[in-house]
Amino acid sequence: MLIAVLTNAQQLKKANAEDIGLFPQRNNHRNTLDLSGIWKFKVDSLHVGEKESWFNGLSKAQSIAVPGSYNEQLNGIRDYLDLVWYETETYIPKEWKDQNIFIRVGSAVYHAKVWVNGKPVGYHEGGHLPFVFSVNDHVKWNEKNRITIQIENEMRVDRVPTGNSNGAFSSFPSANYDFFPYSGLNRPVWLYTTPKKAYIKDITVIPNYQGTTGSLDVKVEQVGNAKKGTVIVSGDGKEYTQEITFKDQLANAKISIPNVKLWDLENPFLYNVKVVLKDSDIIDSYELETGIRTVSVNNKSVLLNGKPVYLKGFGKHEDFPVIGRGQTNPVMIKDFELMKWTGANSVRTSHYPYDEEFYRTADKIGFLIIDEIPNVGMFFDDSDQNIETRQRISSNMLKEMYTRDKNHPSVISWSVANEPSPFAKFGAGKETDKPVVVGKQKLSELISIIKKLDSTRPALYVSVMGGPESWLGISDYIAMNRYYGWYTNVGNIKEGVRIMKEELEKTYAKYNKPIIITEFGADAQAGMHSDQPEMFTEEYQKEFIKQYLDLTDSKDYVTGMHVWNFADFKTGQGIIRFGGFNYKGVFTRDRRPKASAHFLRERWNDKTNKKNY
Ligand code: BDP
Repeated sequence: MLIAVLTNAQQLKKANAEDIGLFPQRNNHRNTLDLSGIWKFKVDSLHVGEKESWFNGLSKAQSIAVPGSYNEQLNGIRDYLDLVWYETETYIPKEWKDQNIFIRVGSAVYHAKVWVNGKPVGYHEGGHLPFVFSVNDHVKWNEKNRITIQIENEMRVDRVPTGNSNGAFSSFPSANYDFFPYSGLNRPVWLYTTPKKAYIKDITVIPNYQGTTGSLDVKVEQVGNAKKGTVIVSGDGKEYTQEITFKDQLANAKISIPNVKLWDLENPFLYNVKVVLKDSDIIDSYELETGIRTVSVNNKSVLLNGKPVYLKGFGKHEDFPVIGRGQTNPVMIKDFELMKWTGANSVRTSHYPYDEEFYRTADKIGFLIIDEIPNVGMFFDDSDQNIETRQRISSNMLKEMYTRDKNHPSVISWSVANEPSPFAKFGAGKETDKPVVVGKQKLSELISIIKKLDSTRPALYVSVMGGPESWLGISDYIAMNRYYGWYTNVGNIKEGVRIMKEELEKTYAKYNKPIIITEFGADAQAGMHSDQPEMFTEEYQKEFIKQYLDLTDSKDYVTGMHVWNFADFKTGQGIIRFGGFNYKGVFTRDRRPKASAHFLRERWNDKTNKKNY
């Protein structure tokens, strides 16, 4: 029996970051099947599922919705983070017989194993990013196919993000971060096909422009041996076509576009890029939309198309009652509507990459994204082995995030970590302390990994209040989360802002790089008021935000202000998290504005304010 189990585990292939570049698409050469719906679900707290071959069919299972976190759908498992099993059944259309068939899981938090018809397929580590496996060898025709996914979300210290670290957050569940560890199949699961003979595996589009002429460098990777292809760019009423020839399964096109329409906030113009693979006939094709724009940084600002852009916006979460972190398009659209309503132009996907529809929507409406991997609450004062394991996982997450999101014009920067600290319990330490030295080296390594993958976007890490000053310079522009007047200088906004001012001036004098405050804010219980601002009231939250903005409006090197948070969100239980919620939202969890949301709307739409460029 044991031997059978081991063999089974060994046959599970590791997911490959390179396989997730192209989102499933339906056209003349490809097909898709969205498996969203009601699945079977079973808790495996005794870890007997594999031994008992649950992949051959879940008995006595419950029903659960996919996508959606499981924690709040079923009774009694809110805090359960151990093994669970999901199963669904589907016929595969007979027209797919001569195609390659893949399974794509949008996000499984945290560790997932996949079986098809009882056969081991593969495993993936880490939530919030997709993974793909070929299932050609496993599908059955003319009968139902069983898809089984085992998920486990143990809070472990050698994971990203870390749990059970005995770190700065003492919460239940024991996560070293301030958001609820919602688990399960949070995004849709797809089956999709590509042609057997040869298919387009990935497309990387690098936009640029010189004067009024735009360019798109299109790199195409195929699986198979098609000799030739065509790249067709359209969108402005014209078509620009270039033939390509493959060498070692790679081909490049450089498309030049006269009178280019740039992608920017006012006019987020998208070009359609179509790649066709062919020999005598067309074998495969794939279309994506992208924009032509550049992102750069000078010593004072982030520049979009060479012009300074002031980043007004929020850090947020994928978080909603019952659904948890499950994909929910109506809420996603509503959130963009509300962010625009406040006058915001940008958002950080704190603290993990969001669902892919989020980026497509941002591309269309003209919204800027700082895209972040789930490397939150990292520290460097435990064993070398844990540090190395987390670094390996983070590096892979960077590759996955880049591969998934690289063609979105809305993505203007990569964030490699949120609030890493030398010590699990926070603190700056001395320059020579090992955790300070190692931390800087590891973060720099992550920044160089993403910059090697992508030289067209700035990269940064998001710094914690009270962290080492010597780390700040490794980012292309400096990102600071600061809560003076909340976690320190409690109740005293004025003193908090004075300290903020000192730190800003000192940091800019030292590094001469633009600074974004990626988090600042205060908890406010909606409906709680005071005549003089007092902590936890709407007045205090508004005043806190106002005084920070008043300060930074006078600093021309502050390139952005992101309020923490867009909306109240669920987190672990703890003595500073009343009812298990973080109330720093300027909207409530059900998206009603607090006083600060109205204040931001006035402030960020005020055309007389010189920061609103
Ligand atoms: C920062 C974290 C964020 C927290 C926030 C807070 O980056 O995840 O939710 O502070 O305490 O430490 O509200």
